[in-house]
Amino acid sequence: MCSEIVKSVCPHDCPSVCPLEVERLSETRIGKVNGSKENPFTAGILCGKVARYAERIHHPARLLHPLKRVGAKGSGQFERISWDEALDEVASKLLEIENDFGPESIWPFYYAGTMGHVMRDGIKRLTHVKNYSKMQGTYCVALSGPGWSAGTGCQRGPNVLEMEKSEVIVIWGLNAVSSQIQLMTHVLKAVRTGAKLVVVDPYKNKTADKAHLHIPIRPGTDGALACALMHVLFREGYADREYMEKYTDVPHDFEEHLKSKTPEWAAEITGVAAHTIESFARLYGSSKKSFLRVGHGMTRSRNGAHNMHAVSCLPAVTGAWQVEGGGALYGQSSLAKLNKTLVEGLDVKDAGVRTLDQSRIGEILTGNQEALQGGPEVKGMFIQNTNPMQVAPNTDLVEKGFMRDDLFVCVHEQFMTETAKMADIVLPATMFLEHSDLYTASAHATLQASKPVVEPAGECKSNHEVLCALAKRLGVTHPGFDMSDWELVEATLKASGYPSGEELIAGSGYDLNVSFEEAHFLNGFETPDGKFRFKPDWSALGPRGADMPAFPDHWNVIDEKTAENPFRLITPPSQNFLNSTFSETKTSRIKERSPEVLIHPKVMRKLGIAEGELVRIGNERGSVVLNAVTAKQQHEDTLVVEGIWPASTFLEGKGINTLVSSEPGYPNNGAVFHDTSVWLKVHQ
Ligand SMILES: Nc1nc2c(c(=O)[nH]1)N[C@H]1C(S)=C(S)[C@@H](COP(=O)(O)OP(=O)(O)OC[C@H]3O[C@@H](n4cnc5c(=O)[nH]c(N)nc54)[C@H](O)[C@@H]3O)O[C@H]1N2
Ligand SMILES: Nc1nc2c(c(=O)[nH]1)N[C@H]1C(S)=C(S)[C@@H](COP(=O)(O)OP(=O)(O)OC[C@H]3O[C@@H](n4cnc5c(=O)[nH]c(N)nc54)[C@H](O)[C@@H]3O)O[C@H]1N2
Ligand SMILES: [Mo]
Repeated sequence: MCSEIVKSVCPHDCPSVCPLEVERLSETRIGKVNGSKENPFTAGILCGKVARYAERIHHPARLLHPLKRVGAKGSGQFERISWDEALDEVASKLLEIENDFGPESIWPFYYAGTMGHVMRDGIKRLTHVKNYSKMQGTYCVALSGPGWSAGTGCQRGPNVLEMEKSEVIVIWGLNAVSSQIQLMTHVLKAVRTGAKLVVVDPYKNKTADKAHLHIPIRPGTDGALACALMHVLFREGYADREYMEKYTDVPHDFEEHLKSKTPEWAAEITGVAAHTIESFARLYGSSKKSFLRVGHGMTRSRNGAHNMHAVSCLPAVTGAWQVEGGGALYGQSSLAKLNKTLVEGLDVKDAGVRTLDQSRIGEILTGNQEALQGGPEVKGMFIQNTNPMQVAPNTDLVEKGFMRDDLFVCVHEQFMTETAKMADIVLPATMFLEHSDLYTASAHATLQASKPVVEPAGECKSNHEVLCALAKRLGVTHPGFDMSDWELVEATLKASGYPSGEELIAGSGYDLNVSFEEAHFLNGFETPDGKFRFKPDWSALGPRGADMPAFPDHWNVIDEKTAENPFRLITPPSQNFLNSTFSETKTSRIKERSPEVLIHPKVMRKLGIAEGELVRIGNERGSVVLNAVTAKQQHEDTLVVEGIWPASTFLEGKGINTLVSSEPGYPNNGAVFHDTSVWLKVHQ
């Protein structure tokens, strides 16, 4: 067979969800992968790690057969078994646990290894049909989502392509060059025609490197910076009072509130000089064509949602929403109105069954009563699409939980991850090029579908196939278990009133963009009275919302530095890994070198640390040893460790999340990956 180019969609957990052109070399092998030019956001640009996908799909270490543990828990000793043996064992264990301890003692666990709606969310159908414990997904958007919706009432905004017409672009808490490279095509086009780029980020990441103005803020203090910016906007006549009268809730009270939030006040908190805050405010206020692109980074703190809301108030003060190239974008996820009843089994969902917070998996597996909500202990887990031993906070506690002899764990995976190593049964999973699925994106408004490009490797089965096979053995029925993955794609599209999957593939996706007026909220925001909320109803957004300050502010509930822990650690994504995915590929490993901590040059000198020397960072939860690297531009008390490196790559320690607390953020939980105080020592 000669090679041909086949369309597909990147399923990985990334805002860009790129349409792809895959070179098919044979029924089982692929060659080069390119980004499609047909989608204007992607515009033919693809990140390096997905362009090299042949390395991942044809990786010699890929799981190809079901495995059963033969050594001690976590020993990594497994033997090959057949699919029938594996599924029989999983089903009989789950039935036994259900019989002895009730259905809530089983906790299906998942996240976003694939973002395909069928493969990612089908596990919810099994959960609901069996009344197993539900899971609240809190790794990623639990803080940023409510933070953004607090003001706007929804999660959508202007088409990011408008940026090409902007005069000022602010990228706030988002390392686009690493985590969303396609955005930079549009940003740099505007920069070439004179737009100014500001990046607000605790360190000089690859995106800040391209900025005219980099604001090196102390982590978790964005609320203070936003307040001081708005103080200056009001004080110096950049506020659009007419816009605010029409489109916002309490502009006068808000202006009054901001009177004490001076640049000098914010400088103390944020570590950003008052005159820099003033210059930034003047630049932002100088044009209504100011596009604010907010990322999740600023929200991974206890006060993260509060900070996100504070930042989202900026275009409501200047009225930037009114013009093309102005406004702000968090994401477009509200645009797709998918009816997911079939996929998720929403028709059989029982509101009375408990929902456990995924980021508190450590507490939950070690019997913390509050985390278990007074319900039964978790005795069985079925895991797809996530690697909690690496990505969840508080690694030591997570490991302690997984080591329990009375816990049965089945992990469905593509590689022998740290989590798969803890399993009793490991099942081999297909990759996106081997199954069908339906995709939505947050960076752009395209609905996409894809079909297999190659045959499954080895004996790999898709998430959907495994769920259907398990349902049969568990004796439960639902129409979704009797359909193929493609039938589910088509049925979901039909139930949602969208074109068919075949049409989506033929047309390179379906455009969900709304009109200019809608996208810019000129017909009103999605709040009950249609007005942007400077003073949100936090208690409506989560159980702990009532504890939050009403107006934007610096809400000091973060893990501030102390005499014992004099540094603040952030742990943002690396360019060549995607969370813990791709850490198995050789080229990504080589490009990322080794686990490293970025340290201010003055601190390096003061502590006598040489470039590349091993240092230990730690706190009350544990410590890790990694290489010291001099940072270009960050606050002296800030430390940065990029990437979720596998535990085995650290000289000592089990990975960076050993240091991260599993205390939930406000108002509705959410992991606080960038909110950690630590100490730093030369490694002896
Ligand atoms: N290459 C690559 N791409 C990825 C990922 C990856 O791991 N690698 N992960 C994917 C996933 S799951 C997601 S959710 C997105 C995340 O992508 P983003 O939305 O970019 O969010 P983060 O990567 O968490 O954080 C981005 C930036 O926020 C900064 N930051 C941290 N704390 C603060 C703070 O308190 N204030 C401010 N202003 N900035 C702060 C970090 O330094 C970092 O530069 O990217 C996706 N894309
Ligand atoms: N320190 C620190 N920790 C973080 C973050 C951070 O910034 N710093 N970011 C957090 C964020 S934003 C997120 S979203 C989470 C992400 O955490 P996870 O969702 O766990 O993401 P990955 O680490 O990429 O692991 C996904 C796993 O799914 C597998 N997989 C992929 N496709 C399929 C499939 O079709 N079927 C099955 N069965 N498996 C599949 C992959 O092989 C991979 O091992 O991590 C969080 N953890
Ligand atoms: Mo994420």
